[in-house]
Amino acid sequence: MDVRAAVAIQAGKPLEIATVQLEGPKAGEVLVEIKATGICHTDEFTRSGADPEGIFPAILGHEGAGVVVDVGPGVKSLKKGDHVIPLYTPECRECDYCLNPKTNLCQAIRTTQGAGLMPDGTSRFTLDGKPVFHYMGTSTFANFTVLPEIALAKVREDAPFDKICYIGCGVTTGIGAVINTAKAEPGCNAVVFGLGGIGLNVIQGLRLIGANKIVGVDLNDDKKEWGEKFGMTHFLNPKGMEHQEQVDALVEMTGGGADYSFECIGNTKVMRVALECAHKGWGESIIIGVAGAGQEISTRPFQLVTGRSWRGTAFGGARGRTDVPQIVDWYMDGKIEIDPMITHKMPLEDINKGFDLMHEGKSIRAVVEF
Ligand code: NAD
Ligand code: AHE
Ligand code: ZN
Repeated sequence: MDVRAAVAIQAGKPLEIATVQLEGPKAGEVLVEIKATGICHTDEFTRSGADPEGIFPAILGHEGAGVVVDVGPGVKSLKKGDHVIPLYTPECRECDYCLNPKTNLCQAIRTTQGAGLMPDGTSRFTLDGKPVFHYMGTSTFANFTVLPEIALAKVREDAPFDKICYIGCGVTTGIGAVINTAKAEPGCNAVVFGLGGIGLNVIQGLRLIGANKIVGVDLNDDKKEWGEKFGMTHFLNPKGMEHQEQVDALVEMTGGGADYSFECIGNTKVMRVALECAHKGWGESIIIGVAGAGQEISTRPFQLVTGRSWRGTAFGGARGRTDVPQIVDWYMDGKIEIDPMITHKMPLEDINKGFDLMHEGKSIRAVVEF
């Protein structure tokens, strides 16, 4: 079938709107009509060419919501008409990773997913007869896409697509980092670096669990008001501050160091500040931001010897088919907020404006509605 898609033809170039051909679902696959998709900084990371796994041409997008249109042979858990959220971290419930309670990183289809292909090693998308790669197994910048059954969470039908698409990445990543990865306790003191689409959700996760001090750090002063809307108690703009000045200021602001710090930018220098502002003896620093090809983190090993830990999280440690429907319920029950963070909506034709707004620091989440 013909589908409308924003295609990343080449690294560093704007996306091109094109009519692309999509093959129907094969065994174990599902055809989904995407109703809405958010634009996450990770899409920009790959579009820009910073992603070592980036392949082109590809249909990016991993923060979607939609409706099942057709299922391939053998699909049991989904049927036509079901409302779904695509999962870039699938949940097969059978692999060694899914069977280990310490991780959410299902590896059932990781190799082909990383290569931009469906599990049988081929792509369902073509443009002018040539294959176009899938992205993160989801490719939500198209009005129809094909996904493996294990990469779809079935969600309730009364939830609005233009809001719950954000649960496909940003909301779950931020809140999950607090609840699943840090397992942060009520009364803890935390520092959140980068108050964008992810960082604000870390902040609302910290508010949800009853954190004490929630310190936000961003170079953009406009983010102070944004952080405060979701529970931030203190703000630091580190512009012009040396590394140690930032660490000292944050240790002071948290009364001795953060019990938990979260890096939500993808900047390896900031990751070091985040680690070193964690409390001596027990502070944990969690990396969420994705850093470009070739970049590395560093610190004095003494920082770890003296009890700080460096950790990381993907998709907030969430097991998507199990946890995502529950997060949709939290939203529908008013336990978490999403609406104010969707700052811009646009048709697919204007998707590049969504990337511009992100660069200009004007959007929290821009959502494309089909
Ligand atoms: P965003 O662009 O919405 O937000 C980034 C924020 O960081 C902005 O407010 C910006 O002003 C601020 N910032 C930039 N440089 C800074 C600096 N040096 N010091 C302080 N603040 C600075 O991005 P996002 O969508 O929130 O994504 C954030 C990061 O998280 C990206 O690297 C993204 O790829 C990554 N991410 C990771 C996961 C995961 O599962 N680990 C999931 C989603 C996103
Ligand atoms: N491909 C990059 C890494 C990108 C990355 O870390 N992706 C996160 C999700 S970001 C969502 O916005 C993730 O889930 N990683 C785990 C995985 O298995 O991909 C690189 O550096 O090669
Ligand atoms: Zn994302």
